[in-house]
Amino acid sequence: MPCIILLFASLSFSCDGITNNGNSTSVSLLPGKDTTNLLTNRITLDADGDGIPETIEIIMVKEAIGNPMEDGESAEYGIRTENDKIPFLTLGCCEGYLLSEGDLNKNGGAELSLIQAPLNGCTYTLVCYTYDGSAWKMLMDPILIPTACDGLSKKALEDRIILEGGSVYYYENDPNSETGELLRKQAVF
Ligand SMILES: [Ca+2]
Ligand SMILES: [Ca+2]
Repeated sequence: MPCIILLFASLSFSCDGITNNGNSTSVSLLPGKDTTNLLTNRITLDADGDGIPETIEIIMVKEAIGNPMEDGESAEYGIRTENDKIPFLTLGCCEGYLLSEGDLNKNGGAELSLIQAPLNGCTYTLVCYTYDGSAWKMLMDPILIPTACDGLSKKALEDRIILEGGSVYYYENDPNSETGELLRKQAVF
């Protein structure tokens, strides 16, 4: 049974990167000493490029009701930015982890990557957002990150999208590789 199903069953358990201590639930992509609770992940970046960094965090906007894998409803999350001019971004069901990517598209503001947990299973989704002056927009197609429920290091997540020599590259899992080889591709936007 995928670990994430147990997450919603209100049981006490420990399953690789996902734990539930009975009172609060935390999901971690970052096992061992590097463990970070996704719910408390908070970063600072200058999203609108005005020179003043914003604090950005994921918050829960609605608690789960019952078991979402049966007839319950999943929790809902969103990205809140300290700067009131930047609108709230609704995320849907699942927690995530935030990363600052720096200014990838040279619009003056730093881009924001969200690595979001799935409702079921262990394949996370990385979405890179850019703030265009009125709303968060996806900078490129989402990148699927299979984890086999083992968690990922912070460094591995930071290295998925890189700025090198003025160009942006990203790494996707090779669908033909059984050992998790990554394919390097140049991003165009
Ligand atoms: Ca700012
Ligand atoms: Ca930018």
